[in-house]
Amino acid sequence: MLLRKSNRFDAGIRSSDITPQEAFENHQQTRRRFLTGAAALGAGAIAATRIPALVHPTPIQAADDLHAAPSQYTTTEPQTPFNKATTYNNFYEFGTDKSDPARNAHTLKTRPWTVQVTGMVKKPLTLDIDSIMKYRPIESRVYRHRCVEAWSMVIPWDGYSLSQFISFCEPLPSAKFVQFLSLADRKQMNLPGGFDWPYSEGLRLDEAMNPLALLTFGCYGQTLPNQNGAPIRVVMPWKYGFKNAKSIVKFHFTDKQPHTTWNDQNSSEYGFYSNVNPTVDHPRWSQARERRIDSTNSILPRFIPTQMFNGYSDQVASLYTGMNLKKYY
Ligand SMILES: Nc1nc2c(c(=O)[nH]1)N[C@H]1C(S)=C(S)[C@@H](COP(=O)(O)O)O[C@H]1N2
Ligand SMILES: [Mo]
Repeated sequence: MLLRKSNRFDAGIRSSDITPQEAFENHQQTRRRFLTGAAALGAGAIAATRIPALVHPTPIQAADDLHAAPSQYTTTEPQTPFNKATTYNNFYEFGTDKSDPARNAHTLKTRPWTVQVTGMVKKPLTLDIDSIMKYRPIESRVYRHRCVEAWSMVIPWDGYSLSQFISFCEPLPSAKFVQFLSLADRKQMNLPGGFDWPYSEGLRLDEAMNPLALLTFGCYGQTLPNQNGAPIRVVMPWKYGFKNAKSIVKFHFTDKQPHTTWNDQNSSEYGFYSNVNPTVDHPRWSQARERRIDSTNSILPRFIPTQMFNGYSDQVASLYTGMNLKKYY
């Protein structure tokens, strides 16, 4: 493929060494080259708005405004208030209660933070989080977020399409899956027993390349709170929440379906695909409806019907044509 050598983050990695103008120009060049590459790959052009704030070379600290542009992939349903989305979490590395991550995740150190790209790629890479964040303009996307435990939220996430990052990683044609590995550091995390840390998740490569899959750095216009998976996570809105690996330190490309933490725990309850599907019940509860946690909540919980693929069928159903979704749950 053309221009591959320069289609790299490397220029931006030592971001403290370069001026804002140089960073900006690098970004523009990378962007142009990326778009050329994407067109050559037939991946389709992805419209994007340049966000000057993101090329500022100093690292963005927690709670800084991400200046994200709105996206077409946005639901107008009432949003979950910030204080609920950041205090009712699953992040088992910090404890298994919903309130544990907000209480304990302040010990997570999100800078410096490096991300490894390994396995079936043209060249293994070690990347700095700030250069990944600056690689593409950040969009705000308001997604439905459906936990396998039958509650759901509506959250404005900030990031760019995972497909753009994967193209950058240059997986070999033999790569069929991507695995996400989260940080597992006993100095910063509780890492409760009974789990085989690090947290592992994965997707078929064509799922990961779907434009809805979001590489996520923020929510509510700010960098991610630690309990929501800072500094980098994925969000796959048509799948159950546990597919959305938090605090990722490694993207591993492989030709074999990777093992995943919840499937290891209990394979009859948590499948590899885990697409939201109201017609396939969890062995211990129905998936036909969900408790929506949003700003309309008063004292009584609000239950709503769960939609196939969490309401994203138009975008993703074709990924599963001909597959028996009861078998591949
Ligand atoms: N590393 C890691 N990632 C994780 C989890 C976890 O325990 N560890 N929990 C998952 C589950 S079950 C859900 S529902 C979502 C919750 O994301 P949120 O807390 O931002 O809403 O994160 C997912 N990602
Ligand atoms: Mo979940």
